[in-house]
Amino acid sequence: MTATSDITTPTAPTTHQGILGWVTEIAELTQPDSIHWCTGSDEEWEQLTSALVATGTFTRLNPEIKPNSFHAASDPTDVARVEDRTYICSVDEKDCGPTNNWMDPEKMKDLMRGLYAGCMKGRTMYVIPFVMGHLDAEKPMFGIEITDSAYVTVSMRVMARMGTDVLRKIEEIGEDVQWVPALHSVGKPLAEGEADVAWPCNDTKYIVQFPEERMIWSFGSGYGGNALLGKKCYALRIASVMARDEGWMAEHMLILKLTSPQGVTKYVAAAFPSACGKTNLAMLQPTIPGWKVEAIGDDIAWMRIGEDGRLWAVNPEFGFFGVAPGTNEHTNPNAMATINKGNSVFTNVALTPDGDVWWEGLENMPAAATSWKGEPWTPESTELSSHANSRYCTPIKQCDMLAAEYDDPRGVPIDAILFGGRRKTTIPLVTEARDWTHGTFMGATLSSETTAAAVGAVGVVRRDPMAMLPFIGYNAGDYFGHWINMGKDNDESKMPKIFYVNWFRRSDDGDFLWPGFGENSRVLKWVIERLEGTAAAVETPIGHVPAPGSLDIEGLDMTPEAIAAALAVDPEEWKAEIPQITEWFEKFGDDLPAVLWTELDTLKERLGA
Ligand code: GTP
Ligand code: SPV
Ligand code: MN
Repeated sequence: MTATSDITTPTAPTTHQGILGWVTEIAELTQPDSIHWCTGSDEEWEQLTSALVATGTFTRLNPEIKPNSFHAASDPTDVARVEDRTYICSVDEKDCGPTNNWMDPEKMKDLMRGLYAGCMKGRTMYVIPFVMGHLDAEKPMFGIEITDSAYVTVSMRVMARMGTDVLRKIEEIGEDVQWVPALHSVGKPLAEGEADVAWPCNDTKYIVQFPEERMIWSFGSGYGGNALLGKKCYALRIASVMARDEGWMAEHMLILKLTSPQGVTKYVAAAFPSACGKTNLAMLQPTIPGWKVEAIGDDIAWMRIGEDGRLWAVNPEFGFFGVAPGTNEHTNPNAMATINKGNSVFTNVALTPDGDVWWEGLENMPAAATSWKGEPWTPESTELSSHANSRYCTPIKQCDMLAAEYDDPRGVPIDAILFGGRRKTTIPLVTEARDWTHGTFMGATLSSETTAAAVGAVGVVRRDPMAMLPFIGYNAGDYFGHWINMGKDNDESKMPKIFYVNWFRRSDDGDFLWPGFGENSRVLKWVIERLEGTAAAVETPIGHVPAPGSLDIEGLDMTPEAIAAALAVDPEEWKAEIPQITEWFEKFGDDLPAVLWTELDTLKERLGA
């Protein structure tokens, strides 16, 4: 093997000493066979995807159906985020708070250096210069991901702006520019002559954030949120810490633009936990006449106070990494149109005999297919064809209903924030908060059933504050304080109004009470009319809900009883929430902002609990 000093400096396409130094240090530690500095070019994509086909990681899809697109199947143990292996290694344990795993940063580094030592033997090390958000943002948010996975490299090219332009911009700004070092390895070195497997990974996994150093170390997994480090690790965990320090917000939110039949435009951000409907709402096809939705983002929003005192949001990502099952022409025609243009990677879905992909919920069920596990599958099979957390990875620019504002580095001024979760009971279809602090209380107590997006039990109700439980890079008590302060330190009248929605309430028979998807436009309409002061609401102990007749239900195939059940506020159900919320708040001790206890007292009083 070439000496590491030879394989970095002479061939490296940069003079940036900070980056060169780090790449050299990591190459010496991990011992790759070669180093590839990513340009982001089409030729590079061709070369990497062809190599992935050759090694069996990718299957090229039928170009007449999905041009330039690929199927990948992961190791069956590497299918989702691993929350119990995810750490916030703050210097002081208290700073990670009661909701994160912690280890002393130096101890963690020692441990992981042991894992990283020689871990890229037999592999290529890819160096990916990337930027989250716009390259021409006032302060571009740079990162360098080092990975030994070509799958990760091509996925990063879809999900983030990356390549030579980014590296040039970093060099132009100079050595002082801030960039986040993000190290990733699948953790499977190859011995001399050893054949690779289609999906290398390691049973030992660590997804580690060092918040003070703004640094990420990930080991053992190739799955999206564990391995595409610009996404959850940087744009949420590390960015949430930057945002706290600098007075802005990094949130697990979609961003959409809504235009009424009168041509009035509003911008809505919405925080729903993983696999709880952000992508679907961001690309909504309204069922009510004359209304139009355009997408801006489907997963992450960075929000700053603008010169006008309003809260402006950008989507830092460049692609969609969406849940495949359930996506179809009815639930999300815009996602279907986007992925059908090609240039996409599909992971852990089924492969059909004509070289297309299929998943549960998609139209045109094939008579036979190969399941995500590589086994023969038919409609009679007892196992699912696709993993419940199978995903499509597709360029955002292919989305025809992407709002033009996506390309504006200033972003869009947010008019309303929605919180939402997956709850069978209790939470009504829509509730409006009384004010910012009450809205923060709604977010801080948000609860949802767990989904397949993270390894572990599915369907268990847990508190998932602001849909950020797995993504807050510091003490969640301080995070609530930061939310409160964003309202207090700024002109609250200019801040977005906050709402709480639940598309997932069920009848006693277990059926969804609300049809959801395109019909959610009715709820958006009510939200907009509340902002404009034209829709009526009734005050309840938990906030304002639609007054009878104020929700547009024209043409909706639902009985008045079903609508009433979806909107109902049942004091008994809410009283049962009180001890759970109390227990949740007690976790944070003195770190919980006192006003949240006051909000809970107010709720109890209003409920007569
Ligand atoms: P992440 O990418 O994991 O952060 O998730 P997301 O919030 O973008 O989730 P997504 O929109 O992909 O939602 C996935 C699941 O929610 C699928 O099973 C959808 O069918 C379901 N879903 C989305 N919207 C609705 C809705 O309005 N009603 C119902 N019943 N299900 C919905
Ligand atoms: C989520 O789990 O919230 C996702 C998918 O958006 S991943 O990027 O893999 O975390
Ligand atoms: Mn997400």
